[in-house]
Amino acid sequence: MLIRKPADIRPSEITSETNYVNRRDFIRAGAIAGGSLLAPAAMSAVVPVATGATLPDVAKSAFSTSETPNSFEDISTYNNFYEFGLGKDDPYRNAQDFKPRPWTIEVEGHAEKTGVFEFDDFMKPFDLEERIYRMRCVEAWSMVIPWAGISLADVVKHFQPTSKAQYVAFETLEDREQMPGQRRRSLDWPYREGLTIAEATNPLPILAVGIYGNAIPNQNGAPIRLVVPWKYGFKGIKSIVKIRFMSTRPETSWNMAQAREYGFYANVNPEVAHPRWSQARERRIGASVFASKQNTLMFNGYGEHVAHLYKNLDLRRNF
Ligand SMILES: Nc1nc2c(c(=O)[nH]1)N[C@H]1C(S)=C(S)[C@@H](COP(=O)(O)O)O[C@H]1N2
Ligand SMILES: [Mo]
Repeated sequence: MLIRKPADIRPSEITSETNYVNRRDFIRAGAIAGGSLLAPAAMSAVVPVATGATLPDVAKSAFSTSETPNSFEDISTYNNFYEFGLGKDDPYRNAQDFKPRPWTIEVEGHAEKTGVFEFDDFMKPFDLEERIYRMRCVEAWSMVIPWAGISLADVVKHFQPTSKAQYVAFETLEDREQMPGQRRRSLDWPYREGLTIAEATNPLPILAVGIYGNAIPNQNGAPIRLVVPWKYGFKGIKSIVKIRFMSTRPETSWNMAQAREYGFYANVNPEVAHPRWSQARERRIGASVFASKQNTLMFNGYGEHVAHLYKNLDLRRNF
């Protein structure tokens, strides 16, 4: 994974709130002119079509952190989404025309229910919740993000995995027309990720469809992406089109690219350094440039909910 020092961040990545509001109004105006912003009456019962449109009925969650969330600007302009480029503001700049509808999700493998589902049909059985989670990127920066999403455990149970299902694998859309980054082999496309079935049925992971109560921006993984708050950010695969129940451990993109540096588990662990940098501390995006880095917490601070999953595992070998 590429990493840029703060000195390499271009001034264009740091935008004043005033500029940002104007830019957002501009984007909204464009959406209306293009006819893609639906009137409230025409919205789907679950998730509205237009990026940025308000989500209905998002319940609060006891799993949310009380830490102050990052600004919408930070969350939506400082991204990793290599399908849209390698720079932190490339996803924001290059994903604006991406079409998160129509969208289908294919569920396959060792489960009683499988098939290809239209996005709205896929969402219908599940309740939307707000989950304000810390996110710790393996590059040693972090944010706090107020997601809206559905419980991955609920989704997994809904499709009734059989006893052969030991892992759940996910794939991002592969579309070189819409995703210019896929014309280069920066990763072996499509982006792939996976969890053990025990991880996937833990109450913390969600499939996120919103941020700050509005439909998730394209650059954050529209229309639906994984969030696993105790793992490094790269496990949080974006723009998911495939969910597969598997008996064997799936191949995962960063592990395939650099197995020595990025493991399958990728649990946040301040004691296990990346081969090229320490993981003991992290830079909170949006903090004052004078602020010192903060200590990284074991399992990103979610140990009480997940440490039991790894009690028989050597976390240095299974990093
Ligand atoms: N498909 C896909 N998913 C992805 C990535 C990517 O490049 N492609 N980057 C990952 C990494 S490294 C991180 S840190 C998070 C960033 O999520 P955010 O941009 O919403 O903060 O997305 C993850 N999911
Ligand atoms: Mo990351």
